[in-house]
Amino acid sequence: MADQPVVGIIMGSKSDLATMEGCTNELERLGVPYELVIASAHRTPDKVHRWAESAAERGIKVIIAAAGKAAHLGGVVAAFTPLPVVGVPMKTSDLGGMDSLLSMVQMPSGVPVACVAINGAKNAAIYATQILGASLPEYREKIVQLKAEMADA
Ligand code: RP5
Repeated sequence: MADQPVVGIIMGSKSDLATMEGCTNELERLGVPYELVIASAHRTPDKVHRWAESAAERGIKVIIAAAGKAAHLGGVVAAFTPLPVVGVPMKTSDLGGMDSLLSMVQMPSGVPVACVAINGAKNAAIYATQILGASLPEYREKIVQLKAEMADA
């Protein structure tokens, strides 16, 4: 049960993996089990649909969606799940990630995607853990410890 993933990470491309290591490293440090999939809202939409629609049944509690450019992945995932979705806008070569950021943060009313900073992979992990911590004391304690470590540092 302890190893059952509770965070689902989805990213639009293999090219997002290096940045998203900031997220997976932090989840591992916090002791939060996660699953990771690469699936694109426009290249592999059926895969995204299947993954998002079944996430809650698999025991996932929070989803982290990373994408760049016209970064509609988080919004598409949010359309198929009742779970909270945290978006990570990827920095891009042409527009610096403002394209990704605005695509995520400007979700129309009714289908929210929470959004961290451009390339804010680590914060997405912390935020997802905080969402878990609202109902699960073991994760809330991880955040309390993290804050104490930051204060000491
Ligand atoms: C998005 O387009 C991905 O999330 C990635 O950030 C960006 C570029 O993808 P690649 O062309 O590198 O696969 O779908």
